[in-house]
Amino acid sequence: MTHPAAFTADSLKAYIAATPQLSRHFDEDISTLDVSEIGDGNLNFVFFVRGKTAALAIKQALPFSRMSKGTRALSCDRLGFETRALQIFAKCAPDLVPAIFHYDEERSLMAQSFLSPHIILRKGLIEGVSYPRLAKDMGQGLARYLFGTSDFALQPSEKRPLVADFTRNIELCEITERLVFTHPFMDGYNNPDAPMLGDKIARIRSDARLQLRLRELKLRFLSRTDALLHGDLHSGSIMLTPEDTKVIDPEFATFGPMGFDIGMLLGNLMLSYFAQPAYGERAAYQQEILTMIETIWSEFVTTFRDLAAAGQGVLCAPPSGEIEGFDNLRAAAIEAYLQEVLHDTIGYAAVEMIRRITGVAQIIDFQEITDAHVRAACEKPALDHAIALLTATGKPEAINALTAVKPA
Ligand code: SR1
Ligand code: MG
Repeated sequence: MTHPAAFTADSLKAYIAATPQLSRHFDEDISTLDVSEIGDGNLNFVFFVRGKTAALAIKQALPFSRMSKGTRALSCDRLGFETRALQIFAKCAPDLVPAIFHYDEERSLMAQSFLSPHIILRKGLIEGVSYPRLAKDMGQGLARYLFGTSDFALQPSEKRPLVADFTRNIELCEITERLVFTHPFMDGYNNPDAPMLGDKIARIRSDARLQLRLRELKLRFLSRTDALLHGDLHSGSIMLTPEDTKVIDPEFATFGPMGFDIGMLLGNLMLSYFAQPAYGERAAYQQEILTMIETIWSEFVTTFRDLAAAGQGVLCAPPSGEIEGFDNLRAAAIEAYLQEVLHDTIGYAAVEMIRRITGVAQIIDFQEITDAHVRAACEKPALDHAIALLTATGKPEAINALTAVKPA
């Protein structure tokens, strides 16, 4: 099998000139476009292509992960999964994702709208930027694409081919199985040394209840096919301004439990909450983050209920004739499902909080704290909170089980 060649600025310009779906965006001579590689993710290369009046983001997936600098092989198929996931999400929630203009499987390249003046949510949170639309956009957007790709909305003949397709995203799911659910919870591997967190990490790796809950959550990730997940919905996978929110990078897309995506997002917001004291006097901003988390959940639930009331899939479609009491029972069944999603959401949020501190896939929220004592003082309460969530007996009744923390 031949591998796609890595683009350079010049070869990318030649490619754009030869590809009408791309060249039509620009008025000028293509050779005069400004091209720079701006990717900062773990896996792919991203080119910013700028003309006088238009710009594109062009992503290339090479047969290895970017962070491994060529040493870890990774199939280029991930860009196809990402492209198809974005196209499906666009049908369910058109404003939530960037426009896709072109996908070339052979060259392993995909072109999408360049989001400007958007920045990565994780960076905005570190800077303490307020995002008044984020919670509504994400709560509603999550409900729309999770509901829209589930059996609540689709007929089996529509959903099964999608499940079959995304079940083949094996390599990226394997990364999640390893780097989210396994290595950070075990001694060894390449987990970073964190002497100041030693007692908490030892507890995480030896607590029977926590280890069992972790396995339950992993099992649900492996075995459920409720909805098409983004699969890596952390705060680096959202680009936004105070007025607009876009979800990017669903290369980890697969079918799974809805709470996985919601929990990963909320877990990253909780991590940002715990990192805030390192960046200044942020008590009010911490409260803003907690309110954001609660609003994402409430918007998700409200939108989900509205969609369920009009849905034509399982549990939603009305019976052929009037059945007394059926509507109330159906509404109660939807509420029971949402409680299950809440339980999962809080569990996956806690797993994400732990793995970002104890595993190899660390986040800049903590990495950019240069004083090791200050960093540990932020990470410790985050670990304590996540441990408490994973060892709690009984099921959470409301989202405030996740947000019940005191600002430092
Ligand atoms: C090898 S990839 C490491 C992490 O980065 C991605 O964004 C995922 O979160 C993955 O776990
Ligand atoms: Mg990514």
